[in-house]
Amino acid sequence: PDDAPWWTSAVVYQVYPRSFADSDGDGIGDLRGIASRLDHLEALGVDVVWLSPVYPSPQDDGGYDISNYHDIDPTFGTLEDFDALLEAVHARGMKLVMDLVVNHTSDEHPWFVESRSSRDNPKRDWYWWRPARSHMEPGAPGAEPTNWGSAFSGPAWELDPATGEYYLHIFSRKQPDLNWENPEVRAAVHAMMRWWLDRGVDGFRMDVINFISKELNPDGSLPDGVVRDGALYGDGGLHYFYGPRIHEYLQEMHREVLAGRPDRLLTVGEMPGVTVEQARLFTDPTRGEVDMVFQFEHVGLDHGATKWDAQPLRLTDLKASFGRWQAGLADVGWNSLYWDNHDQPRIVSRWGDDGEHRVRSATMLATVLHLHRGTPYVYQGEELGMTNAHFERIDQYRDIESVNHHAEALAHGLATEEVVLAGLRTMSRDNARTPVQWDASRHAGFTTGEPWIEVNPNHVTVNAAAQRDDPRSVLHHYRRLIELRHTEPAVALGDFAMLAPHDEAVYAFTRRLGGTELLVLGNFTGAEQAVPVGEAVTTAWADAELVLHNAGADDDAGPARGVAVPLGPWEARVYRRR
Ligand code: TEU
Repeated sequence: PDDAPWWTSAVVYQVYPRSFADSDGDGIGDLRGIASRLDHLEALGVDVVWLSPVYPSPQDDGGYDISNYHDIDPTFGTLEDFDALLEAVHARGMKLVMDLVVNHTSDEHPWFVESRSSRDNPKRDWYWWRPARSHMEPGAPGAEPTNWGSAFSGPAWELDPATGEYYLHIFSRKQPDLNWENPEVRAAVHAMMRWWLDRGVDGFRMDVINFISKELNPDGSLPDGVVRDGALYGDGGLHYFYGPRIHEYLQEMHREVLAGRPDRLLTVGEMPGVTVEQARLFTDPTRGEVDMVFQFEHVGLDHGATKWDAQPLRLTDLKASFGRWQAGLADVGWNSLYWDNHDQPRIVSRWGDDGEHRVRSATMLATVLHLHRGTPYVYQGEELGMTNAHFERIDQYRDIESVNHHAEALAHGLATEEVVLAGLRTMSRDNARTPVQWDASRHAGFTTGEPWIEVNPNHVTVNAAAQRDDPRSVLHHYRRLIELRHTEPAVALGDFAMLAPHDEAVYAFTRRLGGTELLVLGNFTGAEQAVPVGEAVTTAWADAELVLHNAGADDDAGPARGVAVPLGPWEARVYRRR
């Protein structure tokens, strides 16, 4: 229907500025570097650019530890550089969305500096301060107010000797959690959001926004989490993934910041642990909360006891999960669609084949994802078929989550270094943070200086320049997928029906809008596979148009590639019939 919001047919491109493009030779990406690469984004056809944080930050967690919400970190440039980038993005008809990180600030943010200065400081209650567990000495093992673990290893509480109390940090000790129970905190965040919207930005990606409401005991204390066997700490997630006031906070934020603004805005809430039922409430437009959410069900399917204990993906698990999210948000709310971001390993290495069939598997994975109902997010380099880093040594890593995990696992004798390094190679966030590979030159055209993290040696063959004029490249396949979304309404708005849910090799589904129907097939294996859709479907689709495939220009496409023709390794096809 033509009253669908603009973002239902939009594609968002995520830039992790530190690794995108460096303009001043300091080895770190920056705003002017992004501005110099807008041709690449415009040619790809993306509608929105989401910038990971560029605010002043000690960079303890790649900028997700913010010390000033109203400026740009000098490493990335100045507010003038930002305004120039925003203007250039708008001039090309694209929108720019900022990363909103307000579950926590940096410990160097003035708010926290004041809050920690004394127990009766007016900002004391802007963060979560608690005394040691009753009858225990501050600093004694186990004296932390709850048994929660930090996402970056160690306990989630840090003792501050100056006042003898602990402060909560779900992430690093340099990322103290803001206390959203305090209306002064909420008002300050709302004012800051309005400041950026008044500057002209087009919306926000909201970092772990479901964590801002914590479940409290009646006496105001925070509850312990269950300690799973083998775990060093309690799982606090059960007490902050979906706290009691989260809908109240998001609806208040919508009223105070977003309502009344032109409908050009886009809001996406990053919500680790969110369920389909909860997402229906968060994204129901009549509730005034967020437009869509990043959910984490699919990116948890290959986790063992922890993310570091990676297991092979079972395709039927992926189909069950995506099928549930497609069905759950079919009549209300909206899905985001992603494989990659700055926290996930790269999909072609994770669930494709980053060796012999890199191009074929990358384009199959892209086709299957982008033909679902929802707004697709393309992470920098995903459109090039960039792969994991394949680091061999711990000193090659930069990410606090990986470095701390390595130290903690060895310190507690949880695994041998060989096993830990294997886990990092598979799942480290640094896999997504090696510099974008622009060309085959030294440092892949990312910087003229020494890069802050190693450039993948395969940039000599995997790079944008080599793909720009190759119609069979991953880059052009992403461009065609985005073009199809912009030209065929059934892609954005058609309903979804899963086929062959029990087939472990081929992903098959249909989309239908009015008289138009699409059939999507993806071979998730490196072997030829029969199309598992049965006689009725192959007959019904016998003369359908093959609108998109990844079999390459030289292979015989067209009628000879009818639905009944077996799928080659990692082959994807999109058929249309009206
Ligand atoms: O990520 C939240 C989050 O849950 C991720 O940390 C993810 O669970 C984990 O990295 C995978 O094991 C957001 C940001 O995207 C991430 O970069 C930040 O580190 C984190 O919040 C804290 O701001």
